[in-house]
Amino acid sequence: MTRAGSLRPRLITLSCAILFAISAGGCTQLANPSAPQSTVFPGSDWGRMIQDLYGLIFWMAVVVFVGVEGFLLYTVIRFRRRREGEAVSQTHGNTLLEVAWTVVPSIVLLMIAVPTISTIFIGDMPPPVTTNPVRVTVIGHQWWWEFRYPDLGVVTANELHLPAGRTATIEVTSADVIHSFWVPKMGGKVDAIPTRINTMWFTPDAAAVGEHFGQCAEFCGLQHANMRMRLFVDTAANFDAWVQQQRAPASAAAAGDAQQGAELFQRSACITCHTIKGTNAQGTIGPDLTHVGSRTTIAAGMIDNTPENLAHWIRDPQGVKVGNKMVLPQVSESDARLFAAYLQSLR
Ligand code: HEC
Ligand SMILES: [Cu+2]
Repeated sequence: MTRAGSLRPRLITLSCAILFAISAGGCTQLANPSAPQSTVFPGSDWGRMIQDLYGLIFWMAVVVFVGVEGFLLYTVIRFRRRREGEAVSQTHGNTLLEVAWTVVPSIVLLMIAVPTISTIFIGDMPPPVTTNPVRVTVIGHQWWWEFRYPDLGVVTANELHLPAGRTATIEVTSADVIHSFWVPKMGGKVDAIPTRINTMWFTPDAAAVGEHFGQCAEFCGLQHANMRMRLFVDTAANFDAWVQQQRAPASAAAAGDAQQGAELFQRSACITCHTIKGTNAQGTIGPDLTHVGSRTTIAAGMIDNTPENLAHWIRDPQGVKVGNKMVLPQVSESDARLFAAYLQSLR
């Protein structure tokens, strides 16, 4: 045997071990209830319906796997050639067997199809609890999310707030290309298609109060991977407080840097793309900045919302997020600091 010949099986074993370790590493996230994008610990009624279906199909698959593999192993062992040169009987055709392996899978498929189709229909119907839903319009943009609450007069970006225990009815659309709205803890993905409105609903659990991650789930261009979002499930009282704060026009800038930044903002290109309610800034190309200071992150969840990061973003948006649609003449370092001071004051 050559050296290369003895190396190959070891290489294969090693590759398999590495692959297994990587996949198992994924499981630690999957099995971790606090993993931010886990799909198997749902935090809403709709998420639970999908999870129940997944559980049912998983266990049925386990039964099929064990049955088929068990039968195969039994056959291989029971009918193996025991001695060199022993004649092994050959069989051609077995009507009973062939009917069985056609009928049994049909029954299995039927058992999967009935709950699957009924869950799809439930998802498509109006929500079961329609009292006082929170209506949200989700608009995908390359590469950020706009959230509008038509009944509440709130417009925000990248950070969605919903009250626990109240059904949210969500209308998903897009301003440009096809995106997909996905908050794994709340349920399945819904495509955001220009000129079309796709609907979904879910009721966040009381136990889901807190922060959850979501992201675009349909490849939409260069910065698709950085088209992220946060869902904050609030208690009823915190949600109402948040709504009151977001409805208000932008807080008047106090003295100092924030006020200078406000004046600078009104004279800059910023107002052609951004809205700040109660000011001349009425652009709609970029996120509404009326209360940008109250968000935890900027640039669709890419970086934390700190004065330093804001100033860095304003000076070099293309360096932070290559290809994004915020294109503007170079801003000086001192101006960027003033802009950041102003935007941070917009709470
Ligand atoms: C050509 C349009 C355009 C101009 C001009 C523009 N922006 Fe933007 N801005 C955008 C877009 C689009 C985004 C979203 C980028 C992304 O996340 O992909 C954005 C994002 C931002 C964000 C992050 C908001 C968030 O919630 O994620 C801030 C802050 C911001 N811009 C400030 C400014 C300031 C300050 C100016 C002026 C100096 C300015 N922008 C000029 C289009 C523009
Ligand atoms: Cu995308």
